Amino acid sequence: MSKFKKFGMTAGISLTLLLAACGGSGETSTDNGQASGTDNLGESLDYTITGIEPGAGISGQARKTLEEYENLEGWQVLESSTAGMLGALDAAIKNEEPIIVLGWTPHWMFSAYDLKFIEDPKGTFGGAEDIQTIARIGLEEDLPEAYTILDLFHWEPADMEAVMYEAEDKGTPIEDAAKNWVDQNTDKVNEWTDDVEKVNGEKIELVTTQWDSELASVYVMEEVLTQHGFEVTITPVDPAVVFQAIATGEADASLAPWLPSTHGAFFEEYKEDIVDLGPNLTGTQNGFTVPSYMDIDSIEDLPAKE
Ligand code: PBE
Repeated sequence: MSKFKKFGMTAGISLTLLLAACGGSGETSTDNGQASGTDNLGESLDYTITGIEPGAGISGQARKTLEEYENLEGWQVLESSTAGMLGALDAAIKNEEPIIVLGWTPHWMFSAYDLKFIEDPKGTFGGAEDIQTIARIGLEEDLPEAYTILDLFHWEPADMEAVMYEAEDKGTPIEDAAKNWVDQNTDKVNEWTDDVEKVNGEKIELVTTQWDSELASVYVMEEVLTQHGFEVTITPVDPAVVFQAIATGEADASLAPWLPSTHGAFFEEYKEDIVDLGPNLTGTQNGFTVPSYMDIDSIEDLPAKE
């Protein structure tokens, strides 16, 4: 945690220096007749989007965005970590400085800060998506009880957010927040488990990505399956490895894929060797995200680099 804070501070300081450095030149170097407001925005951001881990699906979408929008030629995505990006966002907001991050929902960032997605007229971030459950071929025969529960598992963005917000607000470990959610939502849980017989210590391995949204769902599933008599192992990996592990049968199931766009390339690669159990949540979104005080509404309006 202290490491993340440090990163955020460093990012804040360098951005401040950058703004100071740009102060003079930004005023004098505009000879192309464009509105100086947006020119300054590009310069003050150093034509940089603050991103997350390079292996994230949203990072691939961001690279595609830079390719497809002509005005973004010369812009770059700074790939780092989710914690680093959130630290930079926090520092920028404290100083009311401009910043563009790779944001997504469900995530607590939208409740912690006043943020907006900027429009994506070319749709490179895929619009509204689902989170889907996938299983290895043969799981239905080998562990029919788990397969049925996984297949029936479906919840709302508000449910997932309840787990994430408790973890973020109160500092509850997300695993415990997930257990609390299961305790408080027996009606919903019963819909997934009611007609399924309990088992006696059968082993099941779930793979997940490490973002809070997917930790929330996988820990809820861990609790539900454990209460049903399973011995659950959870392995956190990169998105590409989620699909690979299910396709090769090294892992049994995952609740982590964002489809059809975010992880679409991985899904295409492995879909013949994966069983698709459909959405477990509907209504996610990814995109360039800015604090609401910023005067920019569309990716198309970002100024081209000179
Ligand atoms: N995310 C959150 C992930 C999936 C969940 C949008 C950062 C990704 O881009 O792979």
